[in-house]
Amino acid sequence: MSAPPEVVERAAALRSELHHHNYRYYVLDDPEITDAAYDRLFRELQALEQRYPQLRTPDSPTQRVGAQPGERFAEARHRVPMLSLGNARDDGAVRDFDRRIRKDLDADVVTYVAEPKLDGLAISLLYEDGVLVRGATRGDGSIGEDVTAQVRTIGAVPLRLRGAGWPRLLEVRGEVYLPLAAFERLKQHMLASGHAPFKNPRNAAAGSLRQLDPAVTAARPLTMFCYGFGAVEGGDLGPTQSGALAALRDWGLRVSPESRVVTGADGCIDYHRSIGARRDGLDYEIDGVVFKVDDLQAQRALGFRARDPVWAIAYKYPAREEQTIVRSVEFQVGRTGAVTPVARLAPVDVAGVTVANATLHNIDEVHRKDVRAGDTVIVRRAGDVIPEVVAVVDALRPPDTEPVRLPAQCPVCGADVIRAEGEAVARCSGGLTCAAQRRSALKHFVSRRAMDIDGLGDKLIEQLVEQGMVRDPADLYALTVEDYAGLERMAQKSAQNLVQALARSRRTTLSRLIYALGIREVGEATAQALAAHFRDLKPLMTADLDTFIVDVPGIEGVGEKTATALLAWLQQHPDAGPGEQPLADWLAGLGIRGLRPPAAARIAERWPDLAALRRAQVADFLGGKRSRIEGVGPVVAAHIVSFFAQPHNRAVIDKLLDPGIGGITWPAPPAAEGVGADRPLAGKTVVITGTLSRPRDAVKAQLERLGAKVTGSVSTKTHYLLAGADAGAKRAKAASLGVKILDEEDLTALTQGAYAPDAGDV
Ligand code: 9MJ
Repeated sequence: MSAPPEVVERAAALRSELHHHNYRYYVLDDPEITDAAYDRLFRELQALEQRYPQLRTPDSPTQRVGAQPGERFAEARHRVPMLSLGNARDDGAVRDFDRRIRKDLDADVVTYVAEPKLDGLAISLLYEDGVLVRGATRGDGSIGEDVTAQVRTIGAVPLRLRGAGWPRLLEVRGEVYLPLAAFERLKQHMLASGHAPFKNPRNAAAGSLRQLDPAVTAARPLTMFCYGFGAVEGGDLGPTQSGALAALRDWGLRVSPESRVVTGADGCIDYHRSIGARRDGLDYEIDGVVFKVDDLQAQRALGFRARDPVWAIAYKYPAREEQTIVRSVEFQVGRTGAVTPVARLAPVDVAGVTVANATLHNIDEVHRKDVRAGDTVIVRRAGDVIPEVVAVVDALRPPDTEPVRLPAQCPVCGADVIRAEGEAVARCSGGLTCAAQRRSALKHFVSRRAMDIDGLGDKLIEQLVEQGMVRDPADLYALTVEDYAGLERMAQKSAQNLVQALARSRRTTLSRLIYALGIREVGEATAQALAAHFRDLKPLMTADLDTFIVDVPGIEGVGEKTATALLAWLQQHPDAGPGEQPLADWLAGLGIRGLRPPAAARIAERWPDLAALRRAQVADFLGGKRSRIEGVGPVVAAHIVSFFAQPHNRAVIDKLLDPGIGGITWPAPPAAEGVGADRPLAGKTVVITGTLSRPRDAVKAQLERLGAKVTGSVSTKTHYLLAGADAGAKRAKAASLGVKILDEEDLTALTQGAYAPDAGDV
């Protein structure tokens, strides 16, 4: 289908608008429109291209992540070799360099372009007729790797040059890098997910770009500064390096805003000092500055040595990595209870700053690097981030070192240190009572959405904690007006108001109290769901993991594809059914790919009723862990259980509820749904199955009087199955879901108060 002329025109206009906004955002760092407005234009172009695929030009902004992952990188030969740089280590070497240049050029003074030397990955971009046709790594300088698909995903790399006047063929050289902030985020993400993080931003940039799957590269916020050029055909860049950089900038390439024209060795040395003073504040890693003769004709006259241009030199800064000795490995407890290993080091100067401590991130990292007390290690310091131990120098390990172990108890408060399944971070479970966490626990406790205690600001909390007046939230209630009035900047009247506010907060709601306890990952919504489900604090405190999570077995022999195909077929045939045929046979005969008779039999066993099968979800076939309470998955459940398992947390709760101390109360749940001796099944869902000694309706009415909700089919939401004689499929399902099964005798015992169905769980 050929596209109408107005559509062709609109697509071209959208492409050019999107190129422009890309340039404003990635290159100038000065966007003109919001992300949402950009997305609208982007989607409009995508829609047009989908309708008329012939409009999809290679330089379209929609085509950045188009390519499929390759098997390996192809070779890319540079038209003009990519060079490295000679180094100067001190001012003297810079003066020697300038003296040689002046002599060779027979000049009194020489001007240079000075710019930061980025520590990233050198890349060459090839533009033909203004369109990006290839991206390549440096490789050995002559032949690199073809990373076109990967480079195209970098927002700062224009797919088409802007403006006019560019040479017909142009090789642009520059450095691809990962901004430090993005590197930190990536590192934290990798650490949290149990991966070995990249050692430094340069490795991260190289590792991100050299990904065979360009989609992985696209997910990393790489960017690029361009600083030079290789082949230039069918046009030229003017007479100077500085002019060439300005031209690159005009054509939409990103050039360092720090680049300057300086005069003579003094100008170079001043520039080195001024950038050096700002090195820690830059959002990228640099290992020096570079000086290049500004006059391009002079560059050509000076030429090259083996690999380096004669006309340029790098003036390095001190390395950000140094070697030192680990005196000990200790564990620090942060404000959120995270227990973090820290290396205490023999102090060492790292690029002008004395480093005596370095983070080891988490215990997995300690083991991965196998850092031990006595080891010689390499420490790294970059920008404002905390110094870290990069690696151990194995050859220098003394005999008799011991591997580091995660302490079982919090070094601050002695509470158990707990590491939730699948989490890299270990935490002190002291919560409310751990001194390291006390301030933040108290601030959370009094906050508006928790206990809503007015007049207890951060400063006051700090004082109370520092003076040892408050160790846990319950202590707040034990203090008198006089106690509070004795604090700094606390008037008698304010102290009275505070004590009144505390008194008011005593009458609260169950969900606020649960939220106020500050259980990890229990926010307001989860606290509300827990309050609604448990209706009291005690059952929540005694709940075990199975109360929150059920392990649903999958259907053997049925994978995601088959389950999806079966459910889709059922949806498309709402009136179909087995008739007289057994359900299993009927299912096996539907012709669903991959659905064999044994699997069909298992499905029929799990869902003997076709209507229930129609309501099933793909996940039900695959099995796994399911929550019984909204928002409480396995991780949150583990946090809740371990919180209440800690005796000190229970002690604080006892104090909070003690009428003589905290005296906290909340309105009892409405009588109709209340949990009490006469309503032992309040809030519980019960299913009846099998043959009972009485009519089913009578049993149902009795269950409802006991507070239960009676439903028809067993699911993960079911609490109990009341099973009579000959109970079949429902009983099997209940058993498979871990639902508790009661018989009529249990029911009789219940009505007489002689049996508590939950007792076994507690
Ligand atoms: C870096 N890495 O920032 C050069 N570089 O020039 C700058 N590298 C270079 N210039 C010639 N700014 C060869 C390498």
